[in-house]
Amino acid sequence: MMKQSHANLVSVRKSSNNAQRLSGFDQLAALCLVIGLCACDVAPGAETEPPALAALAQAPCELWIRYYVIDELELPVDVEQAEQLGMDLDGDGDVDNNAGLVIAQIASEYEGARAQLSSSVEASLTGHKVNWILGLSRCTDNQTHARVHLYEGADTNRDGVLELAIAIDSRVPAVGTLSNQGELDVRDGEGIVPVSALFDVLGVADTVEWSPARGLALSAQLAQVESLAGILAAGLEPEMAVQAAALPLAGFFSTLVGTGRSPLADQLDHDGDGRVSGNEVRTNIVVRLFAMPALALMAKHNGQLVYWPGHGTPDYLGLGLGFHATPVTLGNSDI
Ligand SMILES: [Ca+2]
Ligand SMILES: [Ca+2]
Ligand SMILES: [Ca+2]
Repeated sequence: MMKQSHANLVSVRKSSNNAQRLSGFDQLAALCLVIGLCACDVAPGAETEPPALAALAQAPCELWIRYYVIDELELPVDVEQAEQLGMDLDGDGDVDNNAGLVIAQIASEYEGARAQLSSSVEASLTGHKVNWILGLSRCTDNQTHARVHLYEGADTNRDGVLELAIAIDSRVPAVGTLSNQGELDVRDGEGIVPVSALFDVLGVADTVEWSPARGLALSAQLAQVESLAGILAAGLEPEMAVQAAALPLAGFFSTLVGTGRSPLADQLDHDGDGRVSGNEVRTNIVVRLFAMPALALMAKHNGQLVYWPGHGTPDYLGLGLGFHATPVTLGNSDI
């Protein structure tokens, strides 16, 4: 059902093949460095100005919007899939999916974790713990211009119908094209990602921690029945991503402390009390290593920090995953 990325599958084959020979969380450090360094190797662009955000320009057509709720997610479960489900968000030719790689490693390294995480994510979507809303704007005529907003939904007035949690125009949409064959390709938007749910192997987190994202890009197919499926990729601010993932990861690794199954879990339990706390996750050196920025999305221009992918020093973590979404009618809200 998920559409595999095509043009965005680019040249990390070599890194990936090397990575496949590695296994285990201890080797993940080396692996992340390989891919991270690829991502850090930003080719100097010929342009001397940041690209004007297309979303801020007037649309070339009259737009109408339709909302979709994401009802399936496909998380990477191995290195190859982390590459397939990722995109190159800063234009340096390398797929940016370090966060997906960490998810893949957890899913593949610990017995049962893959199935547990899959059912946990499914339950969070079907149980409406995670209400992840896409707004697809397209032209009322035959032009191919398209925009995608990405929001969290909530039933704020408790009438059983979802509303957007914040105003639709408060984030920059990803902008691009929707072909007459239903191929959607949009880039360079802002969005939000339910990071805690993507790391909640045990499915026990009470609340969902959302992290803001930049560089939002979608490569997807709009089906005849108007479902939308494909790949969603975005850059996460590393500290916020760690903050959001810390508690679910602490819960998971707590179950492994002292079992002899995970040296990392024993290392995470820094104070030796037999359980892993959120703070022990946040301050762990291995976690800090994986949270190192590997993707350059923001840079100074005329003294101001602006969205300028491929310039400046690495500041974000790439995430890519597969998704399926179906149309949803949103209620009115007061925002
Ligand atoms: Ca890249
Ligand atoms: Ca409502
Ligand atoms: Ca502890």
